[in-house]
Amino acid sequence: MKRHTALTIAGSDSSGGAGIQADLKTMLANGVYGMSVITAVTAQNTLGVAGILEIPAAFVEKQIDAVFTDIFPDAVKIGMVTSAEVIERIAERLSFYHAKNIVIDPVMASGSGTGFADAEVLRAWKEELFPLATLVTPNIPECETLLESKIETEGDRELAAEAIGRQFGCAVLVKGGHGGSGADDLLWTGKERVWFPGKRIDNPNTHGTGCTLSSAIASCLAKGCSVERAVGQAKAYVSGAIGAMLDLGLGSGPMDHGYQIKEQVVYRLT
Ligand code: PXL
Repeated sequence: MKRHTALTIAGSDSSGGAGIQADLKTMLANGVYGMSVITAVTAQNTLGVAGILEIPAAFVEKQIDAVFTDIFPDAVKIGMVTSAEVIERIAERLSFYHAKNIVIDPVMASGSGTGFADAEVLRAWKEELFPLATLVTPNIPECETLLESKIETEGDRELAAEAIGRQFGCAVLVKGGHGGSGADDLLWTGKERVWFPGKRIDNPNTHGTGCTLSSAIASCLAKGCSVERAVGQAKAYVSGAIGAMLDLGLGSGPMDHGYQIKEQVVYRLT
């Protein structure tokens, strides 16, 4: 049977809740075969990032070549990339292979605040990778960095989504949920705005939500959904994963990526 496939190009999170690990779990849970190209290895847990080891650009390229020359991905999600050189290499390879359904989550800081993006990295995101995107999924602080302006009201968010979309010729999902902005997300499809009302769930364990959302969207695109439908389905998946109330670790813990398969999985010795 034909199985749809998706690739994540992102960093590894040793605590398993964000990055590559979240992406692969999400792809499995959303019915696609997941593959990974690792851009960096982080030593981190639910309390913070203790270290980052970048993978050299030439080896990121080798991983991309290995994937594309064998199992062509139906969608690609890009997350944490911490150097302009690696961003440029990824962009060159994805153009070369005519990769499709590219979802970019421009990770510029970890959930716990560690910054990953200097001016040169920001330039590379904007000039090299965004023009290839089907969809970019910035949160509000990332939109502010991208546009160099403050976003305070709903109107500001609408203008920001459209401005980014028109600048790069892609759809844009501006994610709420930061700084008391509410959990509503706004999609600019390239033609119109669609608000996705978010369910605020009273659970402090939200490590990796951005990674999970963008890879759930990529999974739905891989299966042939429109961007709008993919965002709706991905948001429902993330709400379910947060709402399952997993509680691990000393800080902001991961969500339950496997919440839908609980019935089939044996968690205890019987
Ligand atoms: O959620 C952003 C993110 C992405 N990728 C990796 C991360 C984090 C946040 O901690 O560690 C590898």
